[in-house]
Amino acid sequence: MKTLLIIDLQNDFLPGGALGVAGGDELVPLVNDLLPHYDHVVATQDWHPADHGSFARNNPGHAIGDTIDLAGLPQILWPTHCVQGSPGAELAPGLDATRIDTVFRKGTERDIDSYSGFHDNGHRHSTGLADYLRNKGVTELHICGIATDYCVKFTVLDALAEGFNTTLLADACRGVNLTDGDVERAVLEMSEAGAKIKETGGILFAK
Ligand code: VGL
Ligand code: ZN
Repeated sequence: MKTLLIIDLQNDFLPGGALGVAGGDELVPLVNDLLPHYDHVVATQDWHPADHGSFARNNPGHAIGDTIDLAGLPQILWPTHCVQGSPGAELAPGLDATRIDTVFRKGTERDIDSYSGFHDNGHRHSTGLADYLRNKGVTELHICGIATDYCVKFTVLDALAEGFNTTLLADACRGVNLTDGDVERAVLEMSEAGAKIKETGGILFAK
């Protein structure tokens, strides 16, 4: 069972969005081309309440990019993004959503963020994704989406910790790069943790 896991391919993470990531829009046609190559496709959606603690707006005296303590965990402050039910939270238009079997939502609790599709940042609650994948008999997990240096990275690390055979589809990801080199460092960290790093050409053009 080969599964594609698409991370946070949502309007607010596309160029022009609230937390726009350069080149995020380029992933839509690429991911559409990948879809038929998998038995099973799962997506995640960043899905915050309007009063979420990761939004700079909800932390008076702090600015975007500051790191605060949010209920005991360090938290980078972001622009308001992916508010539940808002257009920015919708999956990218043009993504062939008919091929997505299930969507897991994360970041729904006000006082804790969730970069990973599996657990919140404190590993306090699971989203149910790991059990879902195990029940489906998933053996091989390929991960793509946004952002390489945040949600993709933490999802890949959790997938490995959950024991999945995990591949990062490197050219099917885009990163925030708050600091120059963040994306490269994230890829290295995933690789050192045991993820295979592949390019999509090997999947699209496999014989
Ligand atoms: C993400 C920052 C805040 C992501 C989500 O999808 O990588 N990054 N929320
Ligand atoms: Zn978020």
